[in-house]
Amino acid sequence: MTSRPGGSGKVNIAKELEFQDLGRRLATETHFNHTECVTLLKLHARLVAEVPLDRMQFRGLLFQALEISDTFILDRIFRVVDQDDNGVVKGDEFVRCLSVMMRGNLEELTSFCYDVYDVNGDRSLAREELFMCLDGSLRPGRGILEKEELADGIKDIVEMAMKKLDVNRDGQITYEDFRDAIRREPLLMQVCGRCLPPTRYSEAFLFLITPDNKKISPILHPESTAKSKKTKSAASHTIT
Ligand SMILES: [Ca+2]
Ligand SMILES: [Ca+2]
Repeated sequence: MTSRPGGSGKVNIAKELEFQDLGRRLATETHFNHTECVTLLKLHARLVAEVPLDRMQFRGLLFQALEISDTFILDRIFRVVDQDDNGVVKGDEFVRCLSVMMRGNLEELTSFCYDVYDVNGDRSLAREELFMCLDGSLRPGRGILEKEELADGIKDIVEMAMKKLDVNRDGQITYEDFRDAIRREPLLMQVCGRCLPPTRYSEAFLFLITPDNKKISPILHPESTAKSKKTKSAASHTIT
């Protein structure tokens, strides 16, 4: 069937070319290959066909598909992902965000979490910012039942984080402090609230979008890290 000039066929071809072009560019800038980028761009197009992917829609998407539940953290993630600050997550922003969340290297993941926690964007984390990020992450009913106990719990974590991360003790955590601490202890990455999807959600999402199912970032996969350490240690025992 040939497409009539100005008809929907022509529009679809133009749209397809746009996906292919943008997909090619994003494949050079992200951890997804060209096919995966195009699949994600088409998924994004389906998502925004009815309503734009604005703050509320994006929050709902991350909550439902990737189990990130704290509304403050979700708002912060939106601010970080909406790079051109136009109030919606465009296709390229969508692909870049998922690339970091699911396949990011240590530097990308560190930078992402830092930007989420840096509420006022001054490239420094103060106690108040850590408190704000943690406030919604800890809720009564998870072993800490009373409000006062909860506030004390948050204060304790903030102090622990400051102790671990504020290397020169000036009350501020610079990006370099944060990065160096995470290189030593990667588990500190989400110390002030979970802003990355749990492993099983990332795996399920990738399984749906790519037949390649090319693993999530090994940094986010404690099981595989543990397994490879075990294998290495078993191998070293065999050699010695
Ligand atoms: Ca945007
Ligand atoms: Ca700050």
